[in-house]
Amino acid sequence: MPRVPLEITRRDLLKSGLAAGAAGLVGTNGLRGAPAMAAGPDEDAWYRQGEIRTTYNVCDMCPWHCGVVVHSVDGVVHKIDGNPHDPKSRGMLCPRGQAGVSFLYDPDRLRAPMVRTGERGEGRFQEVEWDFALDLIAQKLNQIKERSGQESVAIFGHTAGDSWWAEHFAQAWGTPNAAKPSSSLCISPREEASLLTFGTPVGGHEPLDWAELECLTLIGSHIGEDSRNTVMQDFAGLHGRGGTIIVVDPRFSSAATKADHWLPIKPGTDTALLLAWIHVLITEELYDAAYLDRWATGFDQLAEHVRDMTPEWAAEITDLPAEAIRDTARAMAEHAPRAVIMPGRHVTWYGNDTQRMRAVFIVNALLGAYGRHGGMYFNQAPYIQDVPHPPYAVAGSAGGCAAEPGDDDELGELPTGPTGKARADGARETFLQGPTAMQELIDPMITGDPYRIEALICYGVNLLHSVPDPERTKEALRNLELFVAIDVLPQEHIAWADIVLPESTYLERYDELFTMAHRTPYIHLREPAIEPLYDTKPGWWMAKELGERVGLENFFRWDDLEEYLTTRLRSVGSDLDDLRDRRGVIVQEGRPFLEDFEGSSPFATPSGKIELYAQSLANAGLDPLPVYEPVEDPPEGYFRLLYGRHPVHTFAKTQNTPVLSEAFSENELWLNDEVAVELGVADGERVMLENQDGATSGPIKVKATPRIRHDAVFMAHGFGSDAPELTRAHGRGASDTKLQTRYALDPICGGAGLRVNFVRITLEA
Ligand SMILES: Nc1nc2c(c(=O)[nH]1)N[C@H]1C(S)=C(S)[C@@H](COP(=O)(O)OP(=O)(O)OC[C@H]3O[C@@H](n4cnc5c(=O)[nH]c(N)nc54)[C@H](O)[C@@H]3O)O[C@H]1N2
Ligand SMILES: Nc1nc2c(c(=O)[nH]1)N[C@H]1C(S)=C(S)[C@@H](COP(=O)(O)OP(=O)(O)OC[C@H]3O[C@@H](n4cnc5c(=O)[nH]c(N)nc54)[C@H](O)[C@@H]3O)O[C@H]1N2
Ligand code: SF4
Ligand SMILES: [Mo]
Repeated sequence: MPRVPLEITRRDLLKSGLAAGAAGLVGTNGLRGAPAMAAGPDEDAWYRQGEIRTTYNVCDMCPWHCGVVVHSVDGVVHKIDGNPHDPKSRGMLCPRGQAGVSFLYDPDRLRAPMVRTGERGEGRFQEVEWDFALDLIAQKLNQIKERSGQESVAIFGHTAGDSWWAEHFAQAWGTPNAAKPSSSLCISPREEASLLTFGTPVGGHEPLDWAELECLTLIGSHIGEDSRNTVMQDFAGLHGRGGTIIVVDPRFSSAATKADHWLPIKPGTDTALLLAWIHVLITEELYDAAYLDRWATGFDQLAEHVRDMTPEWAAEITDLPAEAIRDTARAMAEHAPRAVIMPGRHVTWYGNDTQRMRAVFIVNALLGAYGRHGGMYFNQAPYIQDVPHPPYAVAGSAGGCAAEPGDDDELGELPTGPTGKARADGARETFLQGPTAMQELIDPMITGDPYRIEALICYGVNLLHSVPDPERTKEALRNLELFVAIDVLPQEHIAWADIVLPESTYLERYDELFTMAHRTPYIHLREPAIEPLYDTKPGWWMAKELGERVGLENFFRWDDLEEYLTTRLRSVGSDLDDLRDRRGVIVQEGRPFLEDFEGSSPFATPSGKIELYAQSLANAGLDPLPVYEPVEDPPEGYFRLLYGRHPVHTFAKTQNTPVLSEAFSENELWLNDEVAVELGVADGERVMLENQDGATSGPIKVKATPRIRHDAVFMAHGFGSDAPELTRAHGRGASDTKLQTRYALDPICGGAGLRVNFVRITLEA
């Protein structure tokens, strides 16, 4: 083959106007209409503009936290790839991960510290120096501490980096009122149910042994729309090798399109289905008797409990055929123990969610799946020591998606602060101790009951989009003495802050190490690819600077994060350079299966066994075995409001990201097509939504489809922003949160069930 200098040929062709002809030539080989293929190497490409700098990071575009490799040239980030050495990303990324570059260069970013000059909510600010902003916050915090005690300060945190605030700063300062939305608005029922049943929480990485799994059941987990990178890889793998897939969802979700069995359940009735499955597994003797004999307690009570909960009983409740219930239970048993109901992630649905999750775990136990190949493995947190510091003033209770086994979630007393006040998230004496319920800390800001929360530091939480009843939250914000918001974007709640601290994005900062509980426990590095843009700073720097101003200097006995990370890494025989040499990740060995425990029990429950019957629930006066509780039906003319993820967006944080906004700029209202005809609403028409309490949101475009039941509507969460400063996200679509004026409180874990709201459709004015 002659060596053709392709780029010159291409340029010459362009100059001579023959480029189209050249493309046509390529087209005769089957590439017609693909002129880009004929373009050849691009002389101006970023990777030819200078030395490529490679840094290691953890994607922060969603809480899945894939390990990434970031490529930059001359202080400009150009490309992000999955880190092939990271057990989580395995060298791949989802579209949101790729869009990190666009997130970094979003022109609407917060650029400098600001102090409020207008009324709360008006969004009028003056830019100030960092010292001024931090001195002001410190002065206010000290005043509040003196007058009302440390407990009067609440700290909310999410996004990676939240440990500096919702954990380290909060515990050093002495407030038990630290919370993450990823607990009581996401995983807390699952974690509490897992603790009660198996003695360990599920943790940040759901421990399915995907490689050997044969039968997967999804209960309202919509993989594909929930686009967590490795979960999609694993799901595709299972589907590709012909695994059995059962999807229970009132909507024909992306996962349902790949399923062998789709059960379009009546929303809110899953516990009845699960109890009927348990009935079938027990009465047809399809359970793993030897496994249960060795590892479980409470089987007889369970068998007695479900005796009358036949598929026929559940069919009435769930709107599913009894035969389908029987068939799916048998399908699971046929593959046991290589059959699992996926624990799921966002599981705060109807308020009785811990009991539903207990029923999920009981089915998994009957199948003998926990600790078995092809079932669920035991996660282990990696070994690494903390940087030494004085004892904390309070125990941690913020919890979150990244909860690690044995971390914060022990059962026991609610934590108290230095002045003796217990956590303010409600009168929860009868509850088991779960992580703090964020939504329950809003009322004490308004009512002063059990005591007034006077200040709020909000780090990386989208306060008016993540917590239900945003009007109540606004009232709470009006009542605060001090509201500090630490964010990267001018989200809706920023307009309500007294002081705004702009953070550098994950691509511009060092951060705490990521210590992931996993089959192969691992540690991952986050280091900056470029210097911080504008006058932004990393969250750790803010925590340290503020800590030093409020007398917590002993908790920050290091100069910078390089020193901090090196100190931590020494405990595993590593340091920063070594970690870079290892491509950003240290992988350790775990003990994933029962045989790795050499006969000792891996189940850290009081009995040392899987507790099918939960004695600790009975002791607290709660149902020791899962009970189905009916949920309220939608009133005449209303639909149950369901919501979920969209594959190219994360919550309410990426709608303004330029490339993601281009891909999908507004959400749609899934409405059953027959119902749409009855209502006289056309596909694509924009409508307004009004909920049972008169709250409205929209306009939103109707997607008339047979893929959803008649009694519910569905939308992707995170749209309908009212922040004019978000130039691409503002006013696009509808907000599920604004239509969630009520929630059902889970009496066991404090979770907020959000699917108890109803909407009616009105035509756009
Ligand atoms: N109505 C409704 N509510 C929900 C949900 C729902 O589906 N519907 N989902 C629930 C679930 S599952 C979860 S996990 C939570 C998620 O709750 P959130 O984490 O609050 O959701 P996001 O909208 O992603 O908000 C992240 C915030 O962090 C900011 N941010 C992004 N990067 C950085 C950074 O590097 N530093 C700082 N300081 N800030 C940053 C964003 O601008 C945004 O304000 O919401 C829960 N609440
Ligand atoms: N693209 C993208 N992916 C994400 C995220 C993101 O923001 N964007 N966020 C991540 C996070 S933190 C979380 S928690 C997960 C959340 O993702 P998932 O854990 O999958 O949870 P949901 O969003 O609750 O799932 C919604 C599904 O539940 C169905 N559903 C509604 N009501 C019922 C019911 O009563 N019964 C049953 N069986 N099904 C019902 C809905 O139709 C919908 O298909 O996604 C993660 N992945
Ligand atoms: S799943 Fe996607 S957005 Fe989430 S961490 Fe991984 S690459 Fe980033
Ligand atoms: Mo979540």
